[in-house]
Amino acid sequence: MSDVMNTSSPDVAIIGMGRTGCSVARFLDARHIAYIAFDEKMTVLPGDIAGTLRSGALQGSVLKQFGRLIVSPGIPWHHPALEEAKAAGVELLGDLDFFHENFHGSLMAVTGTNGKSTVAHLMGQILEVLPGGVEIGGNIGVPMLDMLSKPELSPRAVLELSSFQLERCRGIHPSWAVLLNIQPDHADMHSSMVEYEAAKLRLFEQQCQGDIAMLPVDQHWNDTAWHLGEKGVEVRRFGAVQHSGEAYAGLLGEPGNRRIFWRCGDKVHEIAIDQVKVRGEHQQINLAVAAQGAADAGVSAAVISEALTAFRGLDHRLRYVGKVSGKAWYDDSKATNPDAAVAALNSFDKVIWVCGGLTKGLDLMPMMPEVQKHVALAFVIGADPRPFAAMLEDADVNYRVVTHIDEAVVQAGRSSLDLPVLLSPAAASMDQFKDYADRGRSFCAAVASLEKKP
Ligand code: UMA
Ligand code: ADP
Repeated sequence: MSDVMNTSSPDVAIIGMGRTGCSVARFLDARHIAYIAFDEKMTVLPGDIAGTLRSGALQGSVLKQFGRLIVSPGIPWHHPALEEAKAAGVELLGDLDFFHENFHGSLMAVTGTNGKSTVAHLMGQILEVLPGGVEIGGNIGVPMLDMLSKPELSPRAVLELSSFQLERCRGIHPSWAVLLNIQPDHADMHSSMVEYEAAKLRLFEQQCQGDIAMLPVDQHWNDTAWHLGEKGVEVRRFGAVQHSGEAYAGLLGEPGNRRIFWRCGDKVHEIAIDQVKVRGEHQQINLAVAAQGAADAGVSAAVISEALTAFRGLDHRLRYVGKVSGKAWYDDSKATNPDAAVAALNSFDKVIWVCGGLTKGLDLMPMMPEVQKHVALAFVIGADPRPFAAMLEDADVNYRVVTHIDEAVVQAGRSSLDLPVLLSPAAASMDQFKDYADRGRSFCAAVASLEKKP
């Protein structure tokens, strides 16, 4: 790979000036590399950024005059202006390329449709005990190049990587990498599931002898596991199994006697499910993966067990809000796709379900069996409730369109059903909220205000 730092000519453009673009600009400024910044929105660059900004629609005729474009993850990879530049021979990169060339420690990387933040966060939290600590960043919210600007960089990093970050990098070589799952998401950004999966699999492309790859136990991943094994990569499968011999790490045993397990050398370590605070098999498997990552990095089983039992889960990921109006309330606002919501529904017997928002072009019909099984009553929020209403109508589940989250909470609170209330929208939030956290906070605030009402 050629050195992405050999960019002395002023023919570099940064595309998209959000968190990633600004961190790339600062990185280039610090190295006296000239660039022009582009953003389709009318925006103003922060005062500490030296480059010039051009706002307005991206145009291939302009971009093809540059040698290199450093493209933010949220810019559609098939944007016509990028396609035109690519066709003209312009090199397209992501911030991951710069990180990869400039971080010389040990790199652990996490990707997948759902569970990335939880695994990356918990793994990072556990790895803090090692000498020199750990850097945590990427899609989790800390732009990768900001990590590099720290005066004393840790000898190891955990990166959460999205398909967008992976598809636009030239290559990455983590010594430890996990692909948690692939479930339908981002249908508005990737042209097909095949393309989406191919982007995720780039995580393992450069792995070789001595590296570790973790993959789900499902048969779907057998070919990938075999190909990685052929390259000398140590492949470890994880998931829910009956016997510890069926996987390297995961969830073990029958319902009622479930244990989280992971390995250190030949030894299998276990902790009982009733010792952990997170709900749902999907979340408990995430804990096992984080435990395995930490064990592979050299953390003791005692420290890992303590971290797993203390972990309450991240905010807005199937978090217990409290008991109000006689009901248990759960905030899973981060469930922005159908599979995340299905995993949440499967964590309960029956619920009052708050759903809806931006479907991102995803089909809701595959959710129907779990919705029928677990939903007693649904409240549909979102600027366009029709896709959810149509699915609930077909599922023959009792529902009301309420549009606003406050109203959903008020009506759920008044319901005579003695059931938990679950916000797990199965959709993105930006039609009504700043982001999923804003939606989750609005839900929690509405629940809290129920308490104040007589
Ligand atoms: N922009 C355009 N044209 C477009 C799209 C965006 O000009 O077609 C401009 C916007 O006007 C804005 C800038 O690009 O000024 C935003 O860039 P961006 O969307 O790449 O967002 P960043 O602020 O750089 O944040 C990105 C990730 N965002 C996305 O992938 C959409 C953040 O992940 C990540 O935390 C951050 O880099 C640091 O690495 C967020 C996310 O939603 C959490 N990720 C998706 C997810 O988790 O589902 C993948
Ligand atoms: P990500 O960073 O990949 O979005 P998070 O840890 O933030 O992942 O969790 C996002 C949502 O996905 C939450 O609703 C969480 O409960 C759910 N989730 C976590 N793991 C899984 C899984 N294996 N399958 C389905 N949903 C999951």
